[in-house]
Amino acid sequence: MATTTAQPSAGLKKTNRIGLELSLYRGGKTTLCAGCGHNAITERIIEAFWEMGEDPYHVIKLSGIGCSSKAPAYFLGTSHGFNSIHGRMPSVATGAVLGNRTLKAIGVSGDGDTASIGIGQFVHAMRRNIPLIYIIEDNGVYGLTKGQFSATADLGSKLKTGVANDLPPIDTCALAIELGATFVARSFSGDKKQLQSVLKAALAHDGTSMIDVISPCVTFNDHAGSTKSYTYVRDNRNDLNSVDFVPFFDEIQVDDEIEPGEVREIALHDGSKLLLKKIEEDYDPSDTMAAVKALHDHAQRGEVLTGVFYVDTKKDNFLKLLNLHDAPLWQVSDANGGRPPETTLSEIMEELS
Ligand SMILES: Cc1ncc(C[n+]2csc(CCOP(=O)(O)OP(=O)(O)O)c2C)c(N)n1
Ligand code: SF4
Ligand SMILES: [Mg+2]
Repeated sequence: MATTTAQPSAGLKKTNRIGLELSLYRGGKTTLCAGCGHNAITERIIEAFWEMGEDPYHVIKLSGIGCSSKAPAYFLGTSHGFNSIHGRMPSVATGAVLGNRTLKAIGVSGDGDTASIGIGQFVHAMRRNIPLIYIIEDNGVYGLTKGQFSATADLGSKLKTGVANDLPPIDTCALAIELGATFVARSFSGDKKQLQSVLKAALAHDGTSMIDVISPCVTFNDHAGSTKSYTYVRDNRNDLNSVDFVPFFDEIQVDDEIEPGEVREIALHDGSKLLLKKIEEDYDPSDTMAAVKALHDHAQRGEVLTGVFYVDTKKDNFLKLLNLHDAPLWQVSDANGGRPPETTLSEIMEELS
């Protein structure tokens, strides 16, 4: 496990606020298909971590199995990482953040990895509010095993062969809100600005940030009749709000067009600000019922709703709830609180006898 902090580069290339070049946030060369939405998400993750000045040596990347779950190999090449088994990323992530709360955790999963085989793990992760950025790279199919429908595929959506899906989809955002996740958003791999802002806001949030990113599979699910194709998402997309993010270290004010009455400002844990400009309606992102209703109403109309649906900055994360030691477990010894002293144990035994 690496423990050193990255050293700033002495070169002339542009560096971020901790003195690191963008190249340090890259990983291996992608082996995914050219044009796969997952590759675009990887780029946005690289940019967001770099722009926020996150130290890659203090990040852990987690994933399950699928084309999407291969993505952590292509970003933050110097971070810690654990590629787990199919659908089991949440439990490995839970163990990692409990073991070392100083790490920033990012989990990448697929719609099959999360909503099919991993749904049990997903629901418990959401209700615990683990400090974790949980990204679903959602293409509606099992890309890695050649394009079978996943549980997020829309009713009536068609495979390349013409076979129609006869089951209703699971909306992972509605589920996450219902279960207690404290930052829930949906974005599109083709929307650079929105996805970048959402990722940066997630980095500033303390708790579970669940981001479902529609990410077309160009090989198995990008044809007419699919509701997760580039064309369908472009034609049927509806933004609930327009998302802007102002990091705590950035004094520059947001664009002039914003009228005070139209913006909802949310103060995030590190002092950054999330600015949600209303587009269609006066939407309150702290209202769980409104969030679930908006998702439901748009789904009924066959629309892909994107934006930040729900934010709660007050709920304690899982680590606070457990009253865990601040230091990583490997630094905790009996002397600094690893276990109760002998006298306390004797007192307890005394009480029980
Ligand atoms: C226990 C287990 N069951 C089934 C598989 C086969 N399998 C590998 S990836 C995958 C689905 C991946 O789909 P998704 O999570 O949507 O990722 P994508 O490839 O679409 O990005 C399946 C069923 C497996 N590896 N392990
Ligand atoms: S099969 Fe689909 S999901 Fe997998 S890499 Fe290719 S385009 Fe992406
Ligand atoms: Mg998939």
